[in-house]
Amino acid sequence: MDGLAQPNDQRAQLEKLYGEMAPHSLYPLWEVLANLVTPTPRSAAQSHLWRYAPARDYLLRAGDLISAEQAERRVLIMENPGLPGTSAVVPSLYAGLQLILPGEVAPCHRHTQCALRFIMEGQGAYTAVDGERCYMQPFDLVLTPNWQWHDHGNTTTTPMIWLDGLDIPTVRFYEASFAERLEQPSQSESIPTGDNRHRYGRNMRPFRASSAERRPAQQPIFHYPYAEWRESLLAVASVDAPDAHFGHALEFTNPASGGPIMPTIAAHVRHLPAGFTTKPRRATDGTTFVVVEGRGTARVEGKEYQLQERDLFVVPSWHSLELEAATPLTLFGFSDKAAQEKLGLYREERG
Ligand code: GTQ
Repeated sequence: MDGLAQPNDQRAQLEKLYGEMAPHSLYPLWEVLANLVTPTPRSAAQSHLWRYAPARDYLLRAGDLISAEQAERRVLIMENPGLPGTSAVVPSLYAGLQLILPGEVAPCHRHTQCALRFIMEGQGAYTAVDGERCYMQPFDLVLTPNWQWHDHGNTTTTPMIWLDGLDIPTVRFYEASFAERLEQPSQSESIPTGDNRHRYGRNMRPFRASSAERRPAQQPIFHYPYAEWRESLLAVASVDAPDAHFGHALEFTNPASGGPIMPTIAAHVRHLPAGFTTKPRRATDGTTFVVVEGRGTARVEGKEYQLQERDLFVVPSWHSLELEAATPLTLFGFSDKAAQEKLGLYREERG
């Protein structure tokens, strides 16, 4: 045959070829290349706001119907409306609101997914991580790194609700999920509360690491109290001029590496003075936010969200975000920036 088929013929012959190849699991790249290798990110995820009050009502109703023990984890998944059926808030990460009622225990298990908790309400229920209990206060950040035993318990008289952030979709992508249950519902308390912070949270470390190393060396700290991060953020805000794109921002770090809190998840807090509006900025990490304090507006690619205390919202990859603070506004956010930076993928653009 001489050269290529004529256009009409070509289409027909290509279709015939595709039809014959498909049963052999072979497909033409040229039909899909532009959708696979895009010039800029195209997130299927959508920006979305979850008001805290109605989410809380649904969660408390679930609390009347199913126990934490029966559910294993009583959580309402915050699924991105653009990612139906995936249990994902952004393609790589999962978010949910977990409730534990007075007297309840969420039984002990461990898994290869790593988790963060950001406390929404309640006083003093605990998460136990590899033998050490951490008593949680609103807006504390608590970690459950990969493969550490954890159970939650509420010995107080009020419900406790927190945001769960896990890398469930990332682990699913890599097909690397392992999980196991401890036989007894709660692990025994083998390490005194606060031990992780005493040993590793004061810019010190055990002098003889080998004998005193109770936690995995690469992940020594799991509690970042609100009282401390708030004091730091406000102190910085009283000294620096606000950054045009962030206001004042501090990232939580893992003291073992100086890097992000966990291998797949990074978390930060930011504070905007009353009346401050940020310039638009976009980044490749889709970020899930909690409004810790204050009121304001988030503008995401032309959509406006009015923010109130404890509301949650998500800004997908490469969606431009502008924040406007009506009052002093404090936000917590977590994303997959930790993983993207390791893979050399992370990019941002400041408008
Ligand atoms: O608390 O261990 O939201 O295993 C999802 C899976 C929480 C947990 C979630 C979990 C947990």
